[in-house]
Amino acid sequence: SNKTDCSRTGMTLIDLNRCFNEHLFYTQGRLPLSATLNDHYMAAAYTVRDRLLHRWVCTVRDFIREGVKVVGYLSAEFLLGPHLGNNMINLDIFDEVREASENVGRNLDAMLDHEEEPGLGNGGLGRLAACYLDSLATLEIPAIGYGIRYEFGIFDQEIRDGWQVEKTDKWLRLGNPWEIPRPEVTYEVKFGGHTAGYCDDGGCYRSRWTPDRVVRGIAYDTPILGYKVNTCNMLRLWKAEAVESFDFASFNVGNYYGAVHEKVYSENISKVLYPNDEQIQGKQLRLEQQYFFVSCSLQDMIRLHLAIGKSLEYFHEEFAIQLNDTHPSVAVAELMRLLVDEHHMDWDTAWHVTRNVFGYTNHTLLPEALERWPLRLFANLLPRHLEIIFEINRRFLDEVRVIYPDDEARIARLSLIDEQGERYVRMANLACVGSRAINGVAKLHTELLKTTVLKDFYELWPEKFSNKTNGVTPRRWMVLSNPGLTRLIRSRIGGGWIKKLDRLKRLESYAGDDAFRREWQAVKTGNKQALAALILERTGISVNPDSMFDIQVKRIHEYKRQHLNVLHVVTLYNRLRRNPGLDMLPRTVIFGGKAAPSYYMAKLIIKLINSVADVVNHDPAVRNRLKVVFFPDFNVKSAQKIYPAADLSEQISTAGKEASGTGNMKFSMNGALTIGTLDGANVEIREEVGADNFFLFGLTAEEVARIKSEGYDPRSIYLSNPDLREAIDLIGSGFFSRGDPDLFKPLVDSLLYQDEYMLLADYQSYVDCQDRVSEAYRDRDRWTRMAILNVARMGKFSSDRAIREYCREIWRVSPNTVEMED
Ligand code: 26M
Repeated sequence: SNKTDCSRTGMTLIDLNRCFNEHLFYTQGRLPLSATLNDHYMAAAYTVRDRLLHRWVCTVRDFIREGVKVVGYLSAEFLLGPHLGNNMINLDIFDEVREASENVGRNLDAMLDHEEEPGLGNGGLGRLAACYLDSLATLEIPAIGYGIRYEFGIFDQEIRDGWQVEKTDKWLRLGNPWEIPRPEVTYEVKFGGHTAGYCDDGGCYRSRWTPDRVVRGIAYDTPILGYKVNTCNMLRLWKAEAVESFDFASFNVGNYYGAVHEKVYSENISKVLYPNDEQIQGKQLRLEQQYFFVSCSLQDMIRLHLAIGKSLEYFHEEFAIQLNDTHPSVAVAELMRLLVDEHHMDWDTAWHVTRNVFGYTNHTLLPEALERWPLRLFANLLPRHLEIIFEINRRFLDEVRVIYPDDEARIARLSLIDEQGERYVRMANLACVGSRAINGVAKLHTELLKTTVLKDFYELWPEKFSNKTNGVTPRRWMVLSNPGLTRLIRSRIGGGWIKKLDRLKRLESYAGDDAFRREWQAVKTGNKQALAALILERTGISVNPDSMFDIQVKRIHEYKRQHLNVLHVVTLYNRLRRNPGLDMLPRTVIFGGKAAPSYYMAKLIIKLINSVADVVNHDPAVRNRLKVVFFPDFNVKSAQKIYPAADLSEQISTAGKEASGTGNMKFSMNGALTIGTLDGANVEIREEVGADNFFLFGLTAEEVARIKSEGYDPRSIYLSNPDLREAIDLIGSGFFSRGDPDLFKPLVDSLLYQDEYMLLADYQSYVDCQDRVSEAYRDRDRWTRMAILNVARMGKFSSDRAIREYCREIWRVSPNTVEMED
């Protein structure tokens, strides 16, 4: 029978109270008197999870019944953030659970703070995957997220003596109530060895792969519920384990250590997330991770497809598979291998299925971030895949030669193999050739893809290209993180905007309403006070909530130009030193973000921020007009407290370098105004909010390219701009480094003699723009009016809009309402 037990999954306060106490007793084994904070958190998590699972079984049942097309979102990263609060929002039981927890004498916020977040991503790309899972479920689209269950996610950042120190992220220490292990859902993944040709029964040439290692992937499922719907999709993450038969082989000959080594070696694959974004390192274990999760995921989709009784020639009609950047792009070769080698399909049919099932999203324009693998390494790890890639390439280049006869330079650029010097497999080329659709993540980014990194593919197949501007989920980034603002908006326009973000437009008419503006300011002040308390707790620095909160939080990278922000801070400081009585608008400049552990310059920028902060914050002459804070360990959890407290959002990357940015959207949605370049999605944010409500500065992408090609000389700018010179000289003099002029020399020299990201070219424009920001902030009513208009015009940047576009234009999937019987 399908009847479910309502007493276990009821939604009333009485049901929730009872369920909470039952979990405390039967799951945690505690009486109320001895329950710890963790016990209460676990009981609340299981209480919420019961309600997710109820919807999950209904969703799965309906999928099987209806045989609907499913999205498979392949991503090496899912930066989910804490589950409890988000699931309470999506179930619409936030207030009830708060009351249930208070009934057992536990403050809900303490429980929410207690949750360790799954930090299974580096930054933008991984967080985007998480927002997209939320929107897919909310839009009632059948979807499965596939990735890796890293035992250790992105490292925890500590600051010692101003430097970043990395600590292992032990997120599973206290257990994970949100995942369901599926020990019976496993697949074997082969590595290494060699291939040999043979003739099959029908006289066809085939290749047999004899690996030298086999690893098993085990599924761990996390339910992903949509907002106020019954659709509960799943995130299926793979953990690597040893295959016993391999152990026993060694064990039998008495090689106990060999057997244990095999086990440890296998389990290494899902052990740790690589903490570098944008710069790739070419480590074999990383390729093992990518192939491991791709193979498990494709085998899983094939099994699900066969389970509903369909033939594999129709695989692309039942699944749409999205490649989140090139990290899972070995899927193109792996699907061919599974279809041809394991399921005995002919090459042409398999290629038809493959080419029609995949979509590829590109997230970068930085040439150093384009993934390529040394051919040697690839051949040793995946010999059969290299054969398949050679065959795909041979057929592909034959087609190209027909269209562009004798254009050998173009053929070399399109080839899946880079043959200039050491040979490499080009993963972006593989993804382009193997996909039906290719997209960038913001208008400007897509245009630049078409004219630069993917130009040859665009000229070949213009119809494959489209833009899908990124979006973020308003459930986590407004409703959950900014309850004050949500309440205020609800009081005027109701709650329809949470699913239809365009409805925020209705706030525009309140921008001129005095009472509304005062309430708006009170919400912002409350959020700033809360952040000030957190800053004090985490850094010991006390900041003034009446000052302007000027915030830049994102991964630390030279192209994102945190050090341009520092140059502005030093410029303000120099003004105060020159003119101690200056009537300057008080600012608190807040930074946060992690540097890749091997990225020396990024780590030096963190040290610079902390060094400048030390001097400025302790200089009595500054008299609280300027404070500088480096907020340690920026992650999803702290982001939820930071965005709502911002007055000013710093989006200052060199034009043409930031693919989209998504933090820019989160800030604006929470009523911060943006100071930014015409880069990534900033362009579209400015288009939406209006030029008057956006602080624009800097060169355009075109100007950057032109100046670079004409020969850029940062030193001449330094010599001709006294304020800039004074700022750089102060850093170079050792003033911020206890008299040591060597500490920041690499940074100063890189600006003076290279300045790859053109900070000096944009410096004056940035400082002038910051002066306009300060002037605008002095008129608090005008500022608030602009902030309201920013929020009112953020509709476009909901991930719901982005996912609707993917569904219609790439995946060709439609909603499927899930019914719940009770
Ligand atoms: C690759 C190989 C080996 C190890 C790590 C990587 C790797 C991991 C993450 C490379 C890049 C990674 O992330 C890139 C990223 O986050 N890109 C950002 O994507 C966002 C979502 O589209 C955009 O908004 C940002 O502009 C873009 O920088």
